[in-house]
Amino acid sequence: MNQRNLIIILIVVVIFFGVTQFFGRLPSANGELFSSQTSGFSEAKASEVVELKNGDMYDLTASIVKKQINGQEVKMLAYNGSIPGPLVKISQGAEITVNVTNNTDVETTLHSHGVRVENAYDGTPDTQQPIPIGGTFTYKLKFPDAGVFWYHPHIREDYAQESGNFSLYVNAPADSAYWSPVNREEMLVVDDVLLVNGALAPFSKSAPDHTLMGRFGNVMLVNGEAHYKFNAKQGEVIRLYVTNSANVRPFNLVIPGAKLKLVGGDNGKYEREQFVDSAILAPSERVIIEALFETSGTFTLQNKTPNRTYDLANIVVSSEKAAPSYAGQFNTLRINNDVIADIDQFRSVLHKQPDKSLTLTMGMSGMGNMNSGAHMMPDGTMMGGNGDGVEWEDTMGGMSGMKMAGWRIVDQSTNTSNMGIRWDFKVGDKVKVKIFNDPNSMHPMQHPIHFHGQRFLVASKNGVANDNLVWKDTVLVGSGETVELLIEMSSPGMWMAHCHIAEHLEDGMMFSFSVNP
Ligand SMILES: [Cu+2]
Repeated sequence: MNQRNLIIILIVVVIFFGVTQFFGRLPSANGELFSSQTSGFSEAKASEVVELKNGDMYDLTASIVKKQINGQEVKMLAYNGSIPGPLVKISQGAEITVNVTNNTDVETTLHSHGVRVENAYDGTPDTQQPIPIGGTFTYKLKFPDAGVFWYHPHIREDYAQESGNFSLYVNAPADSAYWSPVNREEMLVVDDVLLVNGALAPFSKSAPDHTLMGRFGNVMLVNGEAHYKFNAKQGEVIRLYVTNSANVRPFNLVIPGAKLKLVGGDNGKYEREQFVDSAILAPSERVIIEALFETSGTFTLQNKTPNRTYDLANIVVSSEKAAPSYAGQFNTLRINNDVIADIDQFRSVLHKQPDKSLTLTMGMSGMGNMNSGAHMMPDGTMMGGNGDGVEWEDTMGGMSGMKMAGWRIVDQSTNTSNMGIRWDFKVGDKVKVKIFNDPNSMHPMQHPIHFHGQRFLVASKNGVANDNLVWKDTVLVGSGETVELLIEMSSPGMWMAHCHIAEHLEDGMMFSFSVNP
């Protein structure tokens, strides 16, 4: 494409977005924004670690709090008064009852992300009525898998999750030798919030905004804190259970000076442990990393992106020596024969032809032929479909306020999209799903695609077979990328699949599929 055509296309796109944004911002009703007032609400407490056992009943209340972030008092939403909410430790196989009370200013549900729960307790609009303000709902949750999972609302995630309604479940495996021995375990939620004039940037009550890019934040948080830190001793091995609760921001996690070993993903262990320099974590994905701190001093967990590095948290390592030392176990790369044997049941169909093919794209009707396949970065360079296919920052600046973007998941065989897609499977089906992220859509960017109620393997990326598998529930699909998933349809019911960028979900980038008994 020559430069003149490109400039014309860019002008058309800019005018189009400007008009859309203008109309998208017209007031729809009185009191259109969620209040940002903090007076009368109590201060957020520190998050507690709560250990729950099989048969336990637990009360979880979502409420409005005020929280200090970088010296500013911000209105946020908490579970049991803290952000994140209670960090729940539970044993694999346990069943608990959770009574949720909604004392916030928005309808809610509790979605236990990645936990293969009974359909009725998945906490989506497909499975229950919203919990009204002042209402309650009782969830019966069982935890069949080991690993790190998390909970958050599935209504107006763009507002409630961004405001602090999230926390973790760490499921201790039934087999005590499942993980290597470590000196310490830390549960970390990485996040960002968009602060403007001492408050979260306003949220409309009628619809989400920032639907084009998603709401990138300008303050990084770990476990709700802008300056999170934890302590360790020299020579310690620490297992980090990390979840990304951001609306859109992907993280590339590094700890300079520490030795890192990637041991687990969304749903348990990898087939093989591997030493890594970094780990990419899209919204809602989890990584389980073991870190060895051989020397004393202050180490920093960072988000290292191509153009910018953010400090997320400090690890203060004292000169006191760790005892016992697990350095020997750390330096041994384990091959997890239990995981390999489990996946062996799926290997013969891992590379079969896709049963379903999806395209991730965006476009308003009548705009289909205005795809530029590229767009301008704030620094004047062009991007789109190149590089790593990931937008690490908000590249669209002033356009990010728009309310309707037109994000779509398209089923190639039926040419249906979003809620028009109907898939029916049976329990036990092993379904191959190919997902292509169109680099020539009006705004190419990555999408983390999440399937509810099931687990899947990422069989291949861009035609290259994955040689170290882990069970997952969310996959990051970069612009221009093709991934192939093998989904084990294990839980009956009506389930959602969607982009986990909160604003893309709210914009309609979702569909339902049924799994029949
Ligand atoms: Cu998306």
